[in-house]
Parts: sequence; structure tokens; C-alpha cells
Amino acid sequence: AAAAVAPEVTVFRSKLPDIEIPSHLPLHDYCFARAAELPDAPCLIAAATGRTYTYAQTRLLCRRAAASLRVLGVRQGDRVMILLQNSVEFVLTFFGASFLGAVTTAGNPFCTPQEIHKQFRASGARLIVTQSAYVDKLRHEAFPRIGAASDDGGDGNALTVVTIDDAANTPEGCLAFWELVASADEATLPEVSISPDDPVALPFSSGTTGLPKGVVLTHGGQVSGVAQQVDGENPNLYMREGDVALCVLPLFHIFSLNSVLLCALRAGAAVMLMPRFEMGAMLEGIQRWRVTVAAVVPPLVLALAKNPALEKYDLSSIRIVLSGAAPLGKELVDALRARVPQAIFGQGYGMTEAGPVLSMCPAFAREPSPAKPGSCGTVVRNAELKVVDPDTGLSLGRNLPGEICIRGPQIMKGYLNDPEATARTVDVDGWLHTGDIGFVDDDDEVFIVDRVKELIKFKGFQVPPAELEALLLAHPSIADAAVVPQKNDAAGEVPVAFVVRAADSDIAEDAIKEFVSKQVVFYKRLHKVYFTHSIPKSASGKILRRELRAKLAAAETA
Ligand code: 4UV
Repeated sequence: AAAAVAPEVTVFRSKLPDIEIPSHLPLHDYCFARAAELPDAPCLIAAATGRTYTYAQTRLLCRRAAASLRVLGVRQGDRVMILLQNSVEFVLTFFGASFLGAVTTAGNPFCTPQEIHKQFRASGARLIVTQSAYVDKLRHEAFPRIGAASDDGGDGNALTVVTIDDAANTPEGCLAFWELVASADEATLPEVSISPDDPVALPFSSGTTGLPKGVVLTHGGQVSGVAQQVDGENPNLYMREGDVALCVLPLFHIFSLNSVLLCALRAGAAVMLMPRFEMGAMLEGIQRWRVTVAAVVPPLVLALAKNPALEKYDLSSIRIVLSGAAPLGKELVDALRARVPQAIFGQGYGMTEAGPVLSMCPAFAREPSPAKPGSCGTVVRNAELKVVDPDTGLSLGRNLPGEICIRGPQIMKGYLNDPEATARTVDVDGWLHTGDIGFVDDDDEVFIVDRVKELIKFKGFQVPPAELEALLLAHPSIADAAVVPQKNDAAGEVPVAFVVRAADSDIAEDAIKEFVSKQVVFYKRLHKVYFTHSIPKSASGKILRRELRAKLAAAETA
């Protein structure tokens, strides 16, 4: 018999040499490694209040937040939910949990009570740190009653809610964050033994298919993911003390959490926290604190490029504009480049499950090398990237588009309580399958050209079609439904639905849109409903999304 020949695999690696990754360290010790050296350097800047916290102050407050959480019963392995806009309290809670070996799951505070509850329940959190404006969402009947664990009538089910507002504005049943921190004693913190394989963060992502799932990111994985960007002699994303990173993208998304907050702290840079995107306040903040590194998403680049107010601000401090989470077109870059001529524009390519960065613009390195327009940079160090034929799984060479796969110490441990979804995404050889179609060119640059996964991205936000389809199918007037992306200039993509009406129904488009809007956060709203007689499906019952997308494209050009 002929010997089986292993098919050849083309593996792409960084041209930068591998680095030593201190993955034995817990994430907080790794990120605060420079705090002892730079105690008085600015660490956090709260743009909303103008307050600045040094590295020494920030680390101390994180440890006091840890002591506070411990007093409230949080122990190693427990989950803490954060429901906050970008704020100092977000950072303190995240690292406070980390110091205890607890795990943070951060949700979008703009989500509906039902959406928040799904993440809350799946994560197994018992404590939520939020602000009073969102507490009413937590009074929804789906949640346990808000109160201290001791006044739950003995069923152990009460939900502890901590609010960051002034103590005088603490809602009924809630605890005041700053009162807890003020009375906390960091000296009481126990020694916690944390292994690199222990979880530290639990963002939610729908991945390549289905509903949002908890993505288990470990201490060792996040240390690796940050090291790949900012560590070594020639860091790929060069930041240092004196740098100020713009943190306007939401910290509940992995891009901002990892590539802005964690990377900046590791590098000894300051993080300018903006609670929300507001053009004037953002430009003021950039000018006032001399922001040097700006992490953005394409719609933000578009808003900046179009805004005449830019001329009124001094943006000359910006040296890096890192765009990610969605494709950035060359035209858009050119439109903004004239306004910020001294800055290097480039992209990162990330995915929550990938820990998150797969590739990063090499022009951001300490010793930069050029990147082409439209490229997502080169694969990060200490990792392997391959491109496979989505049908056969066979490895493809340069310049051939296929599914991008990544392997390395930074990728997720798996989906929370979902071994099947994990096995569908990370194969037995450790390759994470992204569901993105792209290629690697002759200069090792990664280009994304399409997506084979279901995911829709509205301004970089995840919109899982399966979630909207489940809502639609729950409507008595709807017999069948499918949700797919439609191209949109402002948002990149918007979700649109194909709907089969129930036999006796004449339900209208507006009624369906409204039915969905009431149940979801703004970026998941349907932009269009197309009525049809049937949803195309494969023999196994899977929606043939390609066919629907082709139908849309044909309708657009018709
Ligand atoms: O899971 P997710 O929402 O994750 C992200 C993460 C983006 C990051 C993270 C760290 C960075 O430093 C950075 O630059 C970007 O978005 O969505 C993952 C999917 O978003 C698409 C692609 O389909 C991913 O599988 N995507 C992410 N970045 C890009 C992109 C990009 N630069 N170009 C095109 N699509």
C-alpha cells in the first residue's frame, strides 16, 4: 500500500524574531510590572472629570477594589459582571477581579434587559458593577432580586449590585463603589495562586455560528496576546512611557480591553478614558492630553474625515492611528490622512476568540516596515497563521484566498460550557478557524476579502444572525426567517431579514422591525425586511446564506 503523504502546510510567521513571554505571571502583575519603576507616571486619565491617576495610585485602587469584591464574597474562579461605559471604575473592577483570581464578563450597558440577562445567566455572575442609570434594567423580572446576599430570605439568590455614582445617588438595595473602596484594606488580600490556564476575562462572541457564547480568555493567553503586541526589543505596536492612548472604543469589546488598556499599561503609557463617543469631547481630549496612539474603527475614521471641526483642534500629537474590527478602505484613510499628516495609519485584525490579535500593521513597530493600503499587517510573533481551502481544508500558498486559521498561546481556552462549539472552532491540532476569507501576499501582509461565517458587523459591533432569527421565529405571524448582512456606507454592514409570513398573516415590514427593535440594542435593529415564499436551506437544514446574500447583491445592482 502507498504510504500516506501528509499534505504540505504553508505556515506564515512573523519576520520579527519570537520573544520571551512571561506567561507564568498573572495578568495584573504582568500589566503592572512597570508600576514600581514609574509610580508617578500617569496611568489613567478620566476625560469626563479631568482626573488623572498615577501608576502607583491605580495599582493601589485596583487592590482596594479587589479587597472590596472579596468583602462582598467574590472568590477565585467567581464571575463578576461589569456593565459600564469606559471609566476608571471599569479598570479597577477588572483588575480587582483579576487580583482575586476572579473572572470579568463585561457587557454593553446599552443592551436590553433580556440581552444583559442572557450574558449574566450564562456567565454565572452573582455580582454586577454598574451605574445607577442602568439599575432599572436589572430590576427586570428575569434577574434575581437586588439586595445583599444576607437579605435574600435564605435562598442565596440575591443579586449584589454595586453602583459607581456618588454615594448619595445609590439606588435602593445597591452598594456604593467608592464607599466600598474607601473602607477596603488591601493588606487583607489573600495570596491567590493563579495558574496561566486560569480564566481572567469572559467576553461574549457568536464566533463563526450561532448565539453569543462566553469566550474563556486566560491569564497566560492575555499575557501572550499583549506581549505579542508591545513586548520585545522591537515591539510590533510600539508604545512607551509618555504615550497617551485614546480609549474611546468600548472596553467591553476585546479590541479596546486588550489592545488599548492592557497594552498601554504594560508599556507604561497613559490611557485616556472616554465614556462614550462624542466628537467635540474626543477632539478636546486628544488636544488637551496630547494623545499619541488612537485606536479606532472605520466608522470613526469616516466621522473624523467628514468633520470640519477637526481644523480647530491641534491633533499633532497623534503618531499612530490603529483601525480594527472591520475593513478599512483606502479612500477613507486618504480622506483622514490630510488632516493628521504626521500619523501612521494602519490596521489590526482581531477576533475575540483569537485573544484577540492575529495580525498588526508592521509600520507601528519600533523599527517600522511599510504596509500596503488595505492590508491588515503581518501575523503577530510567537504564532502561526495558515490559509485553508474552506471546502477541502487543504492549506493554500501565498496570494490564494481561503479561510484564515491561527495557532498560538494567545487564543481562547474555549467557549464556556460548550465543548461542541469549541471543537467546531479550534481543531485537534490547535488551529482556530476564523471564518474570515483572506490571503497572505508576497510581503507577508494579510488581506481580508470576505467572511464565510454568519456574523454581521455593524460599525464593528457583532450582530449574530441566529439571535435575530430566533426572535423572528418566536413571532406567531412569521413561519420562517433568515438574517443576512447588507452593505452600508455608514455602518459597513446592516442586518436585513428574509421573512416567510405564516399562512393567514399579512404582517407588514414596519411591524416586524418594531417587534425586533423593542428587544435588541440599537445596532441589531433590522434595516429592511424582504418577504419571500421560502428560505433556501441545505439538506441538513442550514440556511444557505450565500444564496440570500447573492440575491441581495443582485437586487442592489438591478
Ligand atoms: O470578535 P470580534 O468582535 O473581534 C474584533 C477584534 C478586533 C481587534 C482587536 C484588537 C486589535 O488590535 C485590532 O486591531 C482589532 O473585531 O470580531 C471579529 C471579526 O471582525 C472582523 C473579522 O471578520 C473578525 O473575524 N474584523 C476584525 N478586524 C478586521 C476585521 C479588520 N481589520 N478588517 C476586516 N475585518
